[in-house]
Formats: sequence, C-alpha cells, structure tokens
Amino acid sequence: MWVSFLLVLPVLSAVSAQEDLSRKVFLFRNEPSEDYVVLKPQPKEPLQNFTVCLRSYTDLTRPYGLFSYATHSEDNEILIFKPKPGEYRVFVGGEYVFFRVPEDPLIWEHVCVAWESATGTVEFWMNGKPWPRKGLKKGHTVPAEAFILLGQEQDHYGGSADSYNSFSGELADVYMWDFLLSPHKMRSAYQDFQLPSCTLGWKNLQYEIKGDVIVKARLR
Ligand SMILES: *[C@@H]1O[C@H](CO)[C@@H](O)[C@H](O)[C@H]1NC(C)=O
Ligand SMILES: [Ca+2]
Repeated sequence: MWVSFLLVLPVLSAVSAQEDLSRKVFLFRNEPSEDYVVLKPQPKEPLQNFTVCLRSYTDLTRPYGLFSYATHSEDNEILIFKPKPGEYRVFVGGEYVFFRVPEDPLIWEHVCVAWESATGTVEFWMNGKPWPRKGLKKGHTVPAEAFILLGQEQDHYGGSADSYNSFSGELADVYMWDFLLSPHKMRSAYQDFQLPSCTLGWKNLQYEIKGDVIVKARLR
C-alpha cells in the first residue's frame, strides 16, 4: 500500500479554467514541489511534426522538468528537461538529445523545440536564436492520447514520483503546434507576437492546476 501510494502523484486541490493568460504567469511557489499544471487539449491526430514553446524564470540549479507529454507506452514521449544550468534535454519517444546553452545570469529563458519525423530532425531555439539541429527518432509517430503537464517530469502516464525534478519559479507563454514553425514564426514566438493558431496556447489555455500554483501578473 505504502509503495503504491508513493508512486502516484498526490491528490492535490484542483482548479480548472480556460482563459487568456497574456501578461500572466504560473507561479510555482514551493521548492521542492509536488505541484503541477495539467494542460487539457490533446492533439486530434498522432503527430509527425510538432513545435513546443515556453518561457521560464527560475534560480534552480538542480534538474527540473518543464513540459512533460506522457503516453501509456512512453512517459518521456515529449519532454523538455533541464538537468543543470547550461543544458537542455529534449526527449522524443523516450530518447533525447541535449543542447548546451550559456549559463546566463538570472534571465527569462524562452525555448522552442521542434521535431520532424520524416528526417528525424530536432530544432532548438533559445531566446529567438536557433541552435545547431540534431537528429532524433526518424520515422517515429507521437501518439495523440497523452497526459500533458507543466512543472514535473512524469514517470508514467499521469504520474510522477520525484519532486527532485520539480520546477519552482515562473512559467509563461506555453504553446504547442502540430507542425514546425517557420524561422520567422519562431522569432514571433520569442516576442509572443502574431502566432499561428493552435489548440494548446497561452491566449486560450485550458488547464487544471494541481496543488500550490497560482496565476499572477507578470512583473515587468
Ligand atoms: C510533417 O512535415 C512534413 C514536412 O516537414 C510534411 O511533408 C508532412 O506532410 C507533415 N506531416 C503531417 C502529418 O502534417
Ligand atoms: Ca520520465
């Protein structure tokens, strides 16, 4: 009993909403944290291409999960993970590539990750700039039925055990598209300006907060 209790996410208070979060953030206040935000929209079809963008602000130096898309067969189907300052890991279908990034002083970090099955190419953009592309999971298809959350790293569909990989800080401007954004639109995402429509987007986000995460105005 005790073991199975530890393996599932705790039952936390839940707040559901659908709203325009422009100029707002999710504030993850606990460190470490058991808290997370479930994103409700799922892709309608399995994915051969996708782009995920988000902006984060934290002074954590330990590992943390930002965006976790788990399916029944693969918990790391899509995962944006920061194992330490100076590195991002991008998982698709359970395998990952890493991107070395500057260990900047405390700034908001905007990242976009894009993947194309046909060539197995991963793009990584940070603060509007493309990194050298890498290869991952050529020919793979990402299943549509997924549990998508922010602020934790799932170890199975809808579940995580390890608050050591939890996010603490501020998260904003989360988007997912079922295609690759053009370079022009990647830069638009960085500026959060004139983005293509999508079912999972910050301007009309369907989400459920689990635990102690609050929506606050962004500090400018
Ligand atoms: C994925 O993108 C490629 C081009 O990069 C395109 O040929 C293909 O039709 C796209 N697949 C889907 C399902 O949209
Ligand atoms: Ca995992």
